[in-house]
Formats: sequence, structure tokens, C-alpha cells
Amino acid sequence: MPLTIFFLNGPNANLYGLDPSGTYGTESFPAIRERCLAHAQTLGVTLDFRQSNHEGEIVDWIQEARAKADAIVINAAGLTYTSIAILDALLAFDKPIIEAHMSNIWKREPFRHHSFVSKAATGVVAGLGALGYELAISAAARLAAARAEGGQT
Ligand code: DHK
Repeated sequence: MPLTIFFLNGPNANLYGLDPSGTYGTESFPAIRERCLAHAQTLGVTLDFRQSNHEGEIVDWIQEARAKADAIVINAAGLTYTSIAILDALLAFDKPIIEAHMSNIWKREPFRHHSFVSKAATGVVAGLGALGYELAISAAARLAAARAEGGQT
């Protein structure tokens, strides 16, 4: 059975490409989603790509991933810096977790420099836009496959 990766997106990610500041590029969220699904297909993994503006729904999805996913890619967006509930849910997921951000959060305002998600993440990809999402999926797939085989990445 192919490996399954949950790609969870937080609040306002649905507005990517529409943000007048251009921070998140010009590609729409549905287009980014299609890119990610196509990339996962080339890797032979199943990608479950979701977005929610609601913290509790994201917590529910992380809990669901415990039984259904081999790895998580997560961009918790604004909840990255505030949500201990998301951190606790991620800490209860004992498989690879890749934290992804479209923008380079360390180049931005100081309030974006502390990520609770990082406390649970295996690794972080930031600042590379949707390319970073593809890299995050590749990393999650590699780490999940290595874990399944009990081997090296
Ligand atoms: C996305 C957001 O919506 C912001 O709240 C984060 C992140 C950064 C991103 O770069 O993808 O601060």
C-alpha cells in the first residue's frame, strides 16, 4: 500500500495568491494544491491535502493522522506561533513531521520567529514558496519510507 502523507494548512492559506502584499506569491491556493498532488503522484505517495481556518479542526486532523498517515507536512500559518493545542497533538504523532512555510518567517516580524510547531517537527522548510511545499513532501516521503523499512534516509 502506498505511504500516506497528510498536508495540513492553517488559517488564511486559502487566500494565497490573493494577498495584495505579494508575500505568498501569485499562485492560487487551488493551484498550489494541484502542484502538490501532482508531485506526490510522481513520488508514488498518497497526499491528503487539507486547509482549515479553525484550530480545533486542525487538532482533529492531526489526531486522525495517528491512524491514517505515515507523515505530516504542516503549515499551521498564524497558529504556528500561538497554538499549544496543535503542538500537543503533533507531539502525540510519533512519525515524521515537516513544518513548511511559504515565506522565510525569520526574515519577517519578530512575532513570527517563535514556532511552537518546531518543537515537534523533524525538519523545517521555509522561504521557498510552493517549491518548498514540494520539497517538504519529498522529505516526508523519504523519512516515512525509511521509517517503514527501518533504514536510513
Ligand atoms: C503563513 C501564514 O499565514 C503566516 O501566518 C505565517 C506562513 C507564515 C507562511 O509563510 O506560509 O506567519
